[in-house]
Amino acid sequence: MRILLISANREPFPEPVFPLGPVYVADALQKAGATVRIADMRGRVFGQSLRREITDFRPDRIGVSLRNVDNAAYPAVRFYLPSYASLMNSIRASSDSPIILGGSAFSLFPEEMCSSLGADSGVQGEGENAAPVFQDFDTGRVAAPGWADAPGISFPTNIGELFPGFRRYRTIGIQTSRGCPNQCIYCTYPSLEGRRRRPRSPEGVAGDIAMLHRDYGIRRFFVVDSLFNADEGHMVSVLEKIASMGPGISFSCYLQPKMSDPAIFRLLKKAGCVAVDFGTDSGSPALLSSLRKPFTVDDIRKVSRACRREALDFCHSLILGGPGETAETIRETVALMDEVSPRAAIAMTGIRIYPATEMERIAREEGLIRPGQSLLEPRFYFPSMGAQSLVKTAYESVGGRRNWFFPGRRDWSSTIGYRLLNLLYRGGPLWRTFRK
Ligand code: B12
Ligand code: SF4
Repeated sequence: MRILLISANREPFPEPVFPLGPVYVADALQKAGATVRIADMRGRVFGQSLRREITDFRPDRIGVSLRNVDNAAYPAVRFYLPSYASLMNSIRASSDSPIILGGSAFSLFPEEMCSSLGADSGVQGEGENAAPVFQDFDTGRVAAPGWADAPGISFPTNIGELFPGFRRYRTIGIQTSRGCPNQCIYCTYPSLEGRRRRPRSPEGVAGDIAMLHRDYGIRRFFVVDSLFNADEGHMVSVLEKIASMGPGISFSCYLQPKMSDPAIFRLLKKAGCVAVDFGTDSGSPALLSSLRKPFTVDDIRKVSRACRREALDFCHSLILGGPGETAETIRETVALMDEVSPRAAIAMTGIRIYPATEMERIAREEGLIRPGQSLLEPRFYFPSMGAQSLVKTAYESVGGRRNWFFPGRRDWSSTIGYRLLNLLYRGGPLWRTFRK
């Protein structure tokens, strides 16, 4: 069977993101006997070139990977569904093959997306076990083939053949584990990846990196794990394997701002880590507790000090506007950021509400969402001060601090313009491009 996987994501900010989901799915489909190609929509208009790709490859099935629903950035919200609908029209104009949807955006709203985009079928959740769905799909039905086994996750060695344009990406994603056991009130990750940790073998991860480095000259990676340090023991084993490969590899990653042993930051550096993005959310103890974050303000101080000691670049990602946020708690967060002094503080204002989260329950209880109201079109939670006042208070509290960014509004592109940004951008996290 011939399967064309189309990555629909065209969002260039904060950086063009390597379509790791379709790549892992392609590897599993190949192992199940299919001939697979990946078509990447990054930087493309849907139309003639896609038509050529479809007619040249003659797929029996077309999988479409939908990564983002929207950019989750209030008040500069970008909603991608209309662009996905236009992609579906282009595909239908070129092929009668059944279309099967998947990806994180699809998995959050499977039924609504399947019907509004007129797909033949869809896969909710991980796609490594989806081969039978491609073979024998049930029209109009969403399938959930279940969590992948960690050893079944790997990077295809023939990536250059199945995804010819992949080297356009300056940074390649790599995943070392799935699943998060924590219960932060707004988070979709436990429903996208499950609560049970599924670590990949350190040898498997290092093998993928070594293959990409040796065969394709790739040197820059992003560890996409939602929580690389959820299991410090596993993280250390992965880092030791990468460190043993010698110099030439660099990577960045997300970490929660809590590490039992600060020496791990030395190992991170030794393995080639150049930048850490901490999922910090707030600098106010009251908000950390209302968001159910499993760390304290003191943990945030400690990890920031450890990064500075090891000369590791770091940023703190923040969410302003959780239940109980006030002007005072925002000032506490700004003061903590002044104290720990990251290269960048990247702040969202308002919290995107996703189905099946505690945030949804609270928003319904507070009457912010009407009974039966869909969350597909972006809806945000705001504390009692309201949306406008939240945004105003956040901007005023931050004032002229040049290391603070509000995605979509007061961010890199608005500071220097899109063109200059593209010229300056050299790969890796965008926030590293700028000096404080
Ligand atoms: C790492 C990450 C980032 C990094 C990426 C770094 C990099 N260079 O790769 C950074 C920080 C840059 C980032 C940015 C953004 N991100 Co992000 N990110 C993630 C994260 C944590 C992991 C993504 C990942 O690579 N997963 C690993 C791959 C293998 O999983 P996957 O893509 O989901 O694919 C699996 C399944 O979905 C399925 N599948 C995928 N495609 C297909 C296709 C078919 C046909 C089938 C059957 C199955 C299938 O199978 C795959 C394998 O199991 C997810 C959360 C999460 N836990 O998923 C958010 C997430 C994807 N991000 C999200 C968002 C919103 C964004 C931003 C818009 C935020 C912003 N305003 O800046 C930007 C957009 C960037 C862009 N250009 O698109 C949302 C998307 C959903 C939504 N709300 O719209 C997520 C889900 C988080 C959330 N809030 O819920 N992100
Ligand atoms: S925000 Fe991070 S720690 Fe919290 S549940 Fe989500 S992935 Fe886990």
